[in-house]
Amino acid sequence: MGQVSRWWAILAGVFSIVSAQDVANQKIDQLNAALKDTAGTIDTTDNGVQVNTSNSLRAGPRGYNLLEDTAVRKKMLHFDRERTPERVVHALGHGAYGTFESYGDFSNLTAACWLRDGAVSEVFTRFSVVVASVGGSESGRDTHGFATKIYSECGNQDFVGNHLSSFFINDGADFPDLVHAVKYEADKGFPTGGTAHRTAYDFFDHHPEGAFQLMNVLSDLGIPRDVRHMSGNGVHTFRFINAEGKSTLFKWFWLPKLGHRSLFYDEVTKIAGKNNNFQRVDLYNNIAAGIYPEWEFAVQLFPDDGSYMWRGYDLLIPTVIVPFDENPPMKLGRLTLNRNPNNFFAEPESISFAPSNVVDGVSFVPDPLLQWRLMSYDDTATHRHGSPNGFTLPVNRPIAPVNNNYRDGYMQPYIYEGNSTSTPNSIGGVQEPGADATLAYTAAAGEQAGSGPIGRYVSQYDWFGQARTFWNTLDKFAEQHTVDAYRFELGNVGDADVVQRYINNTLNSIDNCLARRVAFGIGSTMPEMGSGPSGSGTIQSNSSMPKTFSSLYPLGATQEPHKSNEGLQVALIANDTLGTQADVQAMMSLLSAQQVSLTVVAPRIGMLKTGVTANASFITTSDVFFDAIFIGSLATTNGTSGSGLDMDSYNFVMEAYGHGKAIGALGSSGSGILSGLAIQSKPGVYSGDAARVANDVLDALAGPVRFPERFPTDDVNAI
Ligand code: HDE
Repeated sequence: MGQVSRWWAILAGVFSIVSAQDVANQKIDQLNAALKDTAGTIDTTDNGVQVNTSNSLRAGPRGYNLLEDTAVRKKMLHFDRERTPERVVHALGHGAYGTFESYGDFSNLTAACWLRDGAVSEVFTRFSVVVASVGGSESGRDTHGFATKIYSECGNQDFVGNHLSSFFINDGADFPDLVHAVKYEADKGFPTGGTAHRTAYDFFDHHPEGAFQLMNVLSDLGIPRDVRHMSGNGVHTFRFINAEGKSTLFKWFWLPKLGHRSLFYDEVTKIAGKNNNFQRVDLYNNIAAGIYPEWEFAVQLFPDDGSYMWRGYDLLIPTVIVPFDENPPMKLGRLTLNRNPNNFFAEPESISFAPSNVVDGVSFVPDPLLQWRLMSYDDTATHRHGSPNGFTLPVNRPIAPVNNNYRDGYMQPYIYEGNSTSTPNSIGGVQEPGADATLAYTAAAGEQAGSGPIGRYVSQYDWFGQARTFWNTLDKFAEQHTVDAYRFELGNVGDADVVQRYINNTLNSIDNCLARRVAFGIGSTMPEMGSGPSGSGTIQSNSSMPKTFSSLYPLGATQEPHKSNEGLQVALIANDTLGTQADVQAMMSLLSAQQVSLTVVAPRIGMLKTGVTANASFITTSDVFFDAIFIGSLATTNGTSGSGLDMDSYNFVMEAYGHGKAIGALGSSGSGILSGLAIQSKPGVYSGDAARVANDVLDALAGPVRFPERFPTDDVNAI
């Protein structure tokens, strides 16, 4: 390339980046125009008159309130209507703004403008949990929602997915039943914080298609540490269409740059009691600290030959996943969340997503779960906002022009001008688009709407096969956690028949050893091998089977080596004799280089006698919030023997140890303290020079998993 043309190429590149950035900024400008700063203003009524509404109008200092106090009446009336109905599912959620950048030009695949070369679009992502209501715990065991709205130049593109790759059912007609069965039991009103038991397991027994998804939820994948370490999955197959009308089928994923991290169930229950907003606090604080989480947008592609099958996988059945190692996903772009919302109600609460919000170049397939989703989301948004005009709210409004004749209704904010209210028209109103205007909502060339006689069909598949493969990829400890989760859930059903049916019909069809282990722990009858409905399909799990962690995405995710420690939190235990400024200094540069934050935890907050400042106390925090624990070195060698730890510090360290976390005891006193705790020389426990111990702990944090040798496991031969 000549010198001049190289310069042109560089300039063209610079200008295209600037204009792509301008597109993203359009949404920011639109949102900024809606911001309202009331700092320092004087309180007024809604009709703009200054009134003191802090003290109500009364007939004398000991007299009745006056009906004439319309100002306070209006204040109360507004307050009484301050909430919109919570979402019927995914009620508990939070989110943030960010950007989506295309990795290149994908016009060969799709006409979608957000996948053009250099395209940068503003986005909002809302994370949620399905079952818990507003006020529940975000860390509960559940399927987590991962919904993203891309405010692209050519319209809003919504990706409304979950953190797991499969689902519980295949037909939208079953969704109301599923939700009724998993939410609190209708007669009792509990449990409100998580999935119900008797009704849910009765439903699951009738829906074997959900066996794989349920096992995912009951494994450690069902309790992600936070949203930064969680993926998003589209579950269904979708359709890309390029400008020539060529259709390519795809399944989409958001893959977290940080890899996956899970909690353990004991931590989950404690976190729920101590900070039910652990996940939103983690996201909010990291974004506020400039540690922006990233995900790559990846797609599995399938040729559209009209069969909706790919190597034996049925692409119209959403509970069936296609393993990553058979169809490795192609990375198309990057999502970065970098801006916290200004107002929780106006943004994460008021945003409404819909899988039907697609742009030119993205479309659907005849998957009966997806097809019902195409109507349900707009319907529920209309109910929640009280009007179909909810799309005009700042967080929902596209940056692409919106012009139509859908008029009036509650809270119509626009004053439409002109006489025409119909399309087509010849009197100066909204005109019809040309025939080639959109490739959204189109099917494959030549596709028929119907493929057989009208009827109510049931999908057929080997529903237990995927669950069995998943079970066989779990290592000994992940397997034990999953068995314990089945025991916890089924052990709370309180109806022996429902429990036994689920064990016999589903678990025994997946794996006899799994079924027997679960049954053994909850006093149910242990089924015989091969007695499940899938007969000879049942197998005895074999501990010598190869553990193919990569075989089914996102299986083995809890075993995955972590890519980074960004945004993790560690605690240093200190008191008036334990923990020195030298400890803190030695660790700080290493921790901050990896963007790991340090909290000094002591019996009281503030300056300790050692000169170290404690930012948290055993009352204000808990070991379950930290990824690793350090014990400070003894500031004085006053002959302390044993662990030298008071009861609070001891509990803090030993509970974290029980949860498999790395423990580092600093300085020359470290090994003595650890031997007092009887955990010296155990894997994942370090002592000695502060910088070296900090390095060891950071390495352990980035390692494949916590230290599982510390957990008890079943003696399988005795079952
Ligand atoms: Fe949803 N789902 N869903 N869902 N879903 C809703 O829409 C529905 C399904 C998902 O942060 C609701 O605005 C039906 C699969 C997420 O605001 C509602 C069916 C997947 C969110 C609804 C499904 C999802 C929702 C409730 C079966 C993963 C939260 C409030 C046919 C691919 C979005 C709302 C947010 C929310 C209906 C199944 C993901 C009622 C009928 C499969 C992430 O419209």
